[in-house]
Amino acid sequence: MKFSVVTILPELIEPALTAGVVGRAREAGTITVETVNPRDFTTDRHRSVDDNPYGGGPGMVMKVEPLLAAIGKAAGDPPAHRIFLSPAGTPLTQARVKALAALPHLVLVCGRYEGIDQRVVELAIDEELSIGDYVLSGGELGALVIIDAVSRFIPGVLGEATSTDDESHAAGMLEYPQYTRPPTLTGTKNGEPLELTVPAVLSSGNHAVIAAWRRSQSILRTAQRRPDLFAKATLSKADRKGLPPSLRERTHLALVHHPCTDRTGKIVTTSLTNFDIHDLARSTMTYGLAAYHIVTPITAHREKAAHIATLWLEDEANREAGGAPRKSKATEASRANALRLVRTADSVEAVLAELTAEYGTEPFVVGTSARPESFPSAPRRSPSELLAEASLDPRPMLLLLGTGWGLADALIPSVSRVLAPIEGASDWNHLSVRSAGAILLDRLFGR
Ligand code: 4HQ
Repeated sequence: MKFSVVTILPELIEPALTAGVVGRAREAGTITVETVNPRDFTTDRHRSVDDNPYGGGPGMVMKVEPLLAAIGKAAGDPPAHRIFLSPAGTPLTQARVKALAALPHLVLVCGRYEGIDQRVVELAIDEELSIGDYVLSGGELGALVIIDAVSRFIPGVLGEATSTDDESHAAGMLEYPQYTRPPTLTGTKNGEPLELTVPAVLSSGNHAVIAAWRRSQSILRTAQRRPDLFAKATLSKADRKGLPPSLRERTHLALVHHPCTDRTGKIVTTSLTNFDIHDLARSTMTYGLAAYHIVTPITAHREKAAHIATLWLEDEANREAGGAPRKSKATEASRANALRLVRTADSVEAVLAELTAEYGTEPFVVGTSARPESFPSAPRRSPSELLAEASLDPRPMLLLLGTGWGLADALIPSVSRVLAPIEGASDWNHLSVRSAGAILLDRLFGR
């Protein structure tokens, strides 16, 4: 593999590639690195490599002709793959690194100053890559990053036993923690004495158990630290066994009619509406949640909710059974399932008790509110933060939706997290509870 680095500062490139696995690979001839300096292609007396930007403004732009000549010399004919390092490029990923390693020759073009003329990009660059969302003083450190990461895929650069296998297995996951001697490490951090021991499993000598522990550490770390990677990861059956069951299947939605506030802040019991029963039940089904709880202290309203739910669910069940005659086996089963979906309770506490009995552990209670100041003692979470946190928590999750002007938060001490309010695009923020509920479910569980 050959790398050609186009740079006006070759002294930044050379010394950085003399040590470690890359240094050894260069000595062995497994990879070669050359630098091509635009200054060597200047024709003026001052050998200038910069020029003023059209349109004015601060700073300079790289002079076009020497840069083009240097890229042409570095790339050869037909030209090798030409990469420009830029914060405006496509973010570099390990998948792209691996694909680049299959090419025989890479040209890495490094800008200095404010950058390069856009027409040079259009004329002489095949791909723009960024190594991250921060600004460097030139592309050279980016070029070094690419050389290092790509070289590791070139046969003979890494020792045989190293990575590849392990890494393909762990693709898209963060690495598990490593330990070496001594078995116990003592010290102080921020004035606190600490005694840290190596996890016992690593000294068990049982390779299968160690591999399983490492895999579960990778998965837990990824879920906690990089929910973005975790969302893309494909987990095996064995992987899933080590994790709590899927969150949506143990998520319960509750529509709370008491304690709520009215427009004046007074605590009230709100009225049940047909729309709320139907629409949130359908959302609950659509997103595959465990159940939908209609919470009201008014007995007549609970009876009405149960009645409407029964009629609607019968209707749904018949529809699902393709209009088959009522009371068929399929209809009965489907109806029983659906009935478990819509439940009624006279208070939030009653729902807590019901779920505690059902799961053998108290639920993790999440409040929702359109007002930023509600539930002041409970930490706020975005949907993705809540998802990362709750997915690893084996408890059932209870999502509380308020009616009227919202939940009377002071009366619901069991709430341990609050979902940040849904912000519309205007200052007028009065979503119906059905719409807010559906949006939240989609942000949490939609795909
Ligand atoms: N620069 N990823 C500005 C970068 C950069 C990055 C390179 C600074 C280009 C003109 N390159 N020059 N981030 O910050 O690749």
